[in-house]
Amino acid sequence: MGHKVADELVRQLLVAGVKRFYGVPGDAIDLVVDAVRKTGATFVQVRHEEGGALAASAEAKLTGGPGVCLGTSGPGSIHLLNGLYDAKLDGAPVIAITGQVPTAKMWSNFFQEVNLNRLFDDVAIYNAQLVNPQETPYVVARAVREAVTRKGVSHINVPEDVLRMDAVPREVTVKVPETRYTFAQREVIADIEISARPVIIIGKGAQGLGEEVLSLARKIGAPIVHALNAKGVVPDYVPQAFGGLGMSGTRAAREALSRADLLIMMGTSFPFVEFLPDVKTIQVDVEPWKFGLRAPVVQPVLCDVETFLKEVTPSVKEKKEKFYDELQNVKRSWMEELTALEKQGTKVRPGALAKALSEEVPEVPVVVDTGNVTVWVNRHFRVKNPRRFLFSSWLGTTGFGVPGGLGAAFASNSQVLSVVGDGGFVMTMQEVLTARKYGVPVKVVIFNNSSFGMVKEQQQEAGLQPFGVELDNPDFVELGRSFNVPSRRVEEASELTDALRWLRQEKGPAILEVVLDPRDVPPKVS
Ligand SMILES: Cc1ncc(C[n+]2csc(CCOP(=O)(O)OP(=O)(O)O)c2C)c(N)n1
Ligand SMILES: [Mg+2]
Repeated sequence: MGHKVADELVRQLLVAGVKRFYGVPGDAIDLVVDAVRKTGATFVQVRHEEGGALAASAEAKLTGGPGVCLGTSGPGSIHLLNGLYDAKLDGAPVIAITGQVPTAKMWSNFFQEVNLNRLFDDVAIYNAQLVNPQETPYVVARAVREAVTRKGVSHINVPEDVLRMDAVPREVTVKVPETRYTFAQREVIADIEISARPVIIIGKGAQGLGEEVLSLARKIGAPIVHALNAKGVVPDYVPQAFGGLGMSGTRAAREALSRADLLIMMGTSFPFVEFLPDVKTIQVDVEPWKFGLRAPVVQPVLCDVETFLKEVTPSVKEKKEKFYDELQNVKRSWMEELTALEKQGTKVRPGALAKALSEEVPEVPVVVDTGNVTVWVNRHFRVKNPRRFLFSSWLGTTGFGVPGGLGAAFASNSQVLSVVGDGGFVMTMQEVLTARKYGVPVKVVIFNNSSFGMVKEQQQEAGLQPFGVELDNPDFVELGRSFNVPSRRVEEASELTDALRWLRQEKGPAILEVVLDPRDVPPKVS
C-alpha cells in the first residue's frame, strides 16, 4: 500500500494535535477516512455533515482547536457550510478537508463535481486545492497555522486520484513566535483614574480570566457586563457582575451602561451598538482591524486581555467610590424581576428551568442553541463558579445545540449539557444518534414551547401576524427511545428537580423534554 497523500494528510493533522475527525464517509473522502482508521485516531461518523462541522466548531471554541471535519465531493461538502460559518464568525480554528472528482474529470461537468474552492472562498481564510503530492505536508501545516493564528476556517480540497498518490512523510516544524504586546499604559491608566463611572464589557478575549477581570473591577469600581460569548467567565454572585449585554441581556447591564462615563471593552467587538453608550472607550483587542468597529474609539489598546490586566490592575489607583455600589439597587430590582419570572405554578416556567439547570447540573460545559432559549439561559442560569458556555454567538444558528454538545463532550471528555428549543432540536437531532453510537454523554434539555418562540415574538414586534412559527412536534420521548436513548418528559413543576437529577446521573446521552407554556416569553430590556 505504501504511504499515500491521504496518509500524509492525516498524519500531519495528528502531529498538529488534532484528536478526531467528524464526517460522513463516501466517494472522494473515503481514502481520508481509511487513513484515519489506519492510524487508530477517532473518526466520528456523524449523521449530517453540518453536525460534523458544528461539532468541530464547538470543539475548537472549547479547546482553541483546530477541529477537523470532512466532506465528500459535492453534496457532503456543501452540507458543511453552516458549521464552517459558525466557526468563522466565532473565530474558532476549524479545518475542512473535502474531496474532489479525479483530476482527469475535473472541469467536465462530472458527477458530483462542484467547485468547492469557489464555494468556500468566503468562509475560508486559507482555501487550497492539493494537486501535488509533495506539497502535502506544507499545505496541511499551513492550513493548521492559518486556522489557529488567524482564528478561522482552513479548507483543503483534494481530488480523489491525488489522495491515492505516493507521498513522502516529512516534518514541517514551524514555530509560531508568541506575540508580545506593549501599550501606552500611562494614558490608559489616566483615563481610568479620571472616570467616575467606568463599565467593563468582556467578550471572548477575556475567556478564562474571570479572577483577573474581577480584580480590576473591584479596584476601579466597575460593573462587569458580558457579551454572550463571555457568559460564565465571571460568577453571577459577586456585586461586580451585572449579567449579559444586549437582547438576551439584563436591565441592570443596560442601566449601568446608560450611566457610564468610560467604557472598557476587553476582547469584544459587541455588534449591537444601540446598547453601547456614546462615551470615551478603551478597547483592548489583539486584532487591530477591530478598533473603532463599533464606536469611535478614543483609546485603542493592541494587547491581549491577560497582559492588559497584568499591567493595569496593579498600577491604577483604587477608587474610593465604587460605581457598582451605587448600582446595587438596580441590580437588586433586576434580580427580583428574574425571581418573579421563576415563580413556579403547577407548570414549569422557562426561567425557573434555566435556574434549576444551574443548580442541579453543576460543573459541566453548557452548550446553548439559538432562540428564546438563549435568552432564558443567559439571564437565569446563575454561574456560581466560572464555567464554559458555548453558543453560536455570532452566526446565531439554530441547530447548534446537539452537534455543539457532541463536539464539546468529545473535547472535554466529560458530560455536557445541551440546552435547546424544540425548533433547534429537530434541525440537528440526528446527532443524538452519533452521541449514542460513541457513548458520549450529551445531556439534552428541550425547552418545548411548540413554536419558533423567538421568531414569533420578532414577528409580533414588527407588527406582523405570527405566521409559520407553530410547530407540530413529534413525541420527543418516543423519539428519543426509538434512538435508544433514555428519555423523559416533565410537564409539572413538581417533577423538575427529580428529572434533572436523573438526567445528570445517566451515563450516556439522555433527553429531557420540558413542556412549557408558549405564552411565557422573556421580557424585553430596552
Ligand atoms: C439555521 C437558522 N434558521 C433560522 C433561524 C431563525 N431563528 C432564530 S430563533 C429561531 C427559533 C428557534 O426556535 P426554538 O429552537 O424552538 O427556540 P425558542 O425560540 O422557541 O426558544 C429561528 C428559527 C436561525 N437563527 N438559524
Ligand atoms: Mg421553541
